Amino acid sequence: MTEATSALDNLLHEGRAFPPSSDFAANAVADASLYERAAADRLGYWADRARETLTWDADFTETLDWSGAPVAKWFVGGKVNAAYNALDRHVEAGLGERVAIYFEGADGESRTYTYAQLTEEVKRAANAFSSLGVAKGDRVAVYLPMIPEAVITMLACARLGAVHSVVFGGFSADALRSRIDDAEAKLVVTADGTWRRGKPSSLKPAVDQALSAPGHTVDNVLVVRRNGEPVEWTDGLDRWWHDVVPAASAEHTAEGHDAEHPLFILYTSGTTGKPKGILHTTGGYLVQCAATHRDTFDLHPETDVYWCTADIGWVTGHSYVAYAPLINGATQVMFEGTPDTPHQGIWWEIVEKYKVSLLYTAPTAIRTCMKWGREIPDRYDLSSLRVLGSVGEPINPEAWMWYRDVIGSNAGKNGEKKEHPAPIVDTWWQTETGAHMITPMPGVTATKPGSAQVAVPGITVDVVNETGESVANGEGGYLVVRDPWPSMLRGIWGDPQRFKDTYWSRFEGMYFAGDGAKRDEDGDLWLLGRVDDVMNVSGHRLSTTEIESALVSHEKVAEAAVVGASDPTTGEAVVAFVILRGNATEGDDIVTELRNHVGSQIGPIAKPRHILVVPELPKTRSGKIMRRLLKDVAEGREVGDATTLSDPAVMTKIAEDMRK
Ligand code: 6R9
Repeated sequence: MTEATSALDNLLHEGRAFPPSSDFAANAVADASLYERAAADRLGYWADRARETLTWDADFTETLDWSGAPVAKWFVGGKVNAAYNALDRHVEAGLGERVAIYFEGADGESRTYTYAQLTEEVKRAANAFSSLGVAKGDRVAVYLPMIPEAVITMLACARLGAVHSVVFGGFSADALRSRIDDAEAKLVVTADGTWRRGKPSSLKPAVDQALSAPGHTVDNVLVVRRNGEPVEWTDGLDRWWHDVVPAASAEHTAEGHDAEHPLFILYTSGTTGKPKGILHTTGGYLVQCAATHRDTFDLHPETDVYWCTADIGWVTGHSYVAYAPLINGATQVMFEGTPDTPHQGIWWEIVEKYKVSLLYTAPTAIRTCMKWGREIPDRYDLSSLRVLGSVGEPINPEAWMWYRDVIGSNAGKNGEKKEHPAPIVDTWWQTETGAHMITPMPGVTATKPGSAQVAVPGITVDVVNETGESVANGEGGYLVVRDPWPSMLRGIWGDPQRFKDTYWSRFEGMYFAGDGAKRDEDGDLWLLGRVDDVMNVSGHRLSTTEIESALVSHEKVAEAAVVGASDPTTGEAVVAFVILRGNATEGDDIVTELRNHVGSQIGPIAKPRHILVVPELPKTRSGKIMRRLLKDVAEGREVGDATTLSDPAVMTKIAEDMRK
């Protein structure tokens, strides 16, 4: 924790705090009474929020059953349908004409779905999936670009009680297959492809390749026609979405599922090679997603236009694109493309076009925009923005201040400034936590650049030392959650032991998040990044071990060590050190070959930025690779204490090679 602590010392010289304007506070949907209510009666508070946010087909009889700890049961006995809550009930309430999704395609296409239209699409998709043999409890793999059909598919699954497993489109065929196998998916929903930086980019071939080896569980592949590129076709397996879904009936009655019925599995990197299938269930997950979406973004669904830039392949795209905004009856923007295409102002053009008022994005995107220069956003009218969210990794104070000064203060394209810039909410949470856990509340908290600050009402987080005792203000340690929370994971798919070992064995009776944190003198929380072998590259979790296994699976590699080196734009970047097998030769070719190999094993996001071929790796006498020293080298620092190495000369050689 020493590096992180010194970075934090700099942060803590950061004395600025920005209270909400009196106007904002007066009109905010959430005020300080929520904290008081939750502190007085935590379970009663969640029971109230559950009844406020969702329409239940059967009310629950018990708020929390923790007798099977660490597997929680929330809202026991309750029955609820996620899709009904996201769609039908808004139409029944007369809001059918409200826009649910403004879609901006990567090809320049714009499409609008009202709540009535989206409801109809989801009903058809649910009927279509049933006709393909999908029943309650079955798993459906989703490998789609950021298009409305992705949300439609997720909600159609939820409607039926089928469990979706979305696999990010940037993952490879191998990664897709291992996830299909692990969840034993019956149906795969995919597309021919999409566009990346203006050029067609395909998805279907990866599905073909994933299913080319026998022994899989898939009966049908449903393919959305998106970019029109030619695709291979397997009769009896592949079906076009446009043949099957529009032909299905638009009548479908949603059944209430048990509050603890599985909603989805989402794979995330852990500290070992195999990704973990994080399991979420229905009631508690939806309650915390919806409540935090309303409170954290000060959502006024009648007037706000919300835009979360996360891809559906990550948890942020699940909780804060597919579920919470629709449960809350909000209007949201969905964008298929990347921020640099067709030009570097496209995001701001979209904000101006739809008068986006609530924007939720990641620090890496903010830093990229900083690099491109403020002249670009300054050309647009961003005055509609009221709340700015950040997620995925710690946001450094420079990026936070830029977000506030350039994006949050923009009062029009003529360089006018707002008197009260939009508040920034830095939201800490994880795939495992399902929804926000630590974040300022924009109408209540005086925000501090770089800090996620306070636990959400009804959530009890703490920072503890090695032995599990709470640290004092001004000190750092490990972030834990002390009490079960509604949207907590209910396990790792098919691996209950790993669930216990990973999260519940480090500290007795507490959830161990894997992040370091510090509490400042005011008691506010500052997140310091992972304390385990998980890297955070552009807000995406990658496992050092997983990339090491991918490298070692290459025939020319004998051994590999991977570290995350700090990077000004992506947060961390993957740097690999490899030892080649005796008969392999060095050179640029091998580096390219290995990068591509990692790309095909895991996906392009996991490709190392640097691969250094080394004669040996630094190891302790007990044979543990000392990644700390490799990190020093990768970040261009003087190499730290190497006295425990079995051969200290190794580091001198590696450091020399790196400088070449
Ligand atoms: C939502 C999401 C979770 C890990 C988490 C932490 C890092 C996320 C953060 C943050 C500091 C924030 N993280 N938000 N660190 N400040 N506001 O990103 O989920 O992909 O599972 O990643 O991301 O290290 O443990 P996920």
